[in-house]
Amino acid sequence: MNNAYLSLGSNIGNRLEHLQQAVELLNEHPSIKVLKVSSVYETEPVGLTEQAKFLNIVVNLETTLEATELLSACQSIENKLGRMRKIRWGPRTVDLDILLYNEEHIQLEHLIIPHIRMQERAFVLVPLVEINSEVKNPITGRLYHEEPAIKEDGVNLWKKIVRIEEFLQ
Ligand code: PH2
Ligand code: MG
Ligand code: MG
Repeated sequence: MNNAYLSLGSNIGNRLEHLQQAVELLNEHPSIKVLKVSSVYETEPVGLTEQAKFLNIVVNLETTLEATELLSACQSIENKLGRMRKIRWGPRTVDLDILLYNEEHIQLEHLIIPHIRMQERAFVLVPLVEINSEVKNPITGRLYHEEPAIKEDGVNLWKKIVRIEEFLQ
């Protein structure tokens, strides 16, 4: 069994509903079981700043899928929920990014794990550390909760989630 962490973000329409639908679709996948869902954070857009605020979460799941198969599953959920890839770093109904897959270092043309910018992004680090404060960068061995970027502004608790069931209903 493989263990993975995903970052999910939405900044168009009913943002919470998009995140909920994405988590539901992940969990309905026959080879994926969602183990943990973080609280929902409202976050200032990073990169392209002239766009609406995001809601971001991190989920922890177990899966028998290989990392590349998990990427395809994420892309098919993005497509199902109507994401159109128009502008890089631009607005999206839902974006699913694989952050970590076991403790593996994967470098393919279309898939790099750990996610290359995760340690610089408070909107990833804050929800990640909320669900697992012990998680480490598998390459450097550094705890993500010790990354300086975790203290950056622009990440605010929006909806506290304690149990997955609360999130899925
Ligand atoms: N995703 C991006 C670019 N910028 N900013 C926030 N706050 N949240 C995101 O999920 C996000 C972003 C590219 O995928
Ligand atoms: Mg992304
Ligand atoms: Mg993405």
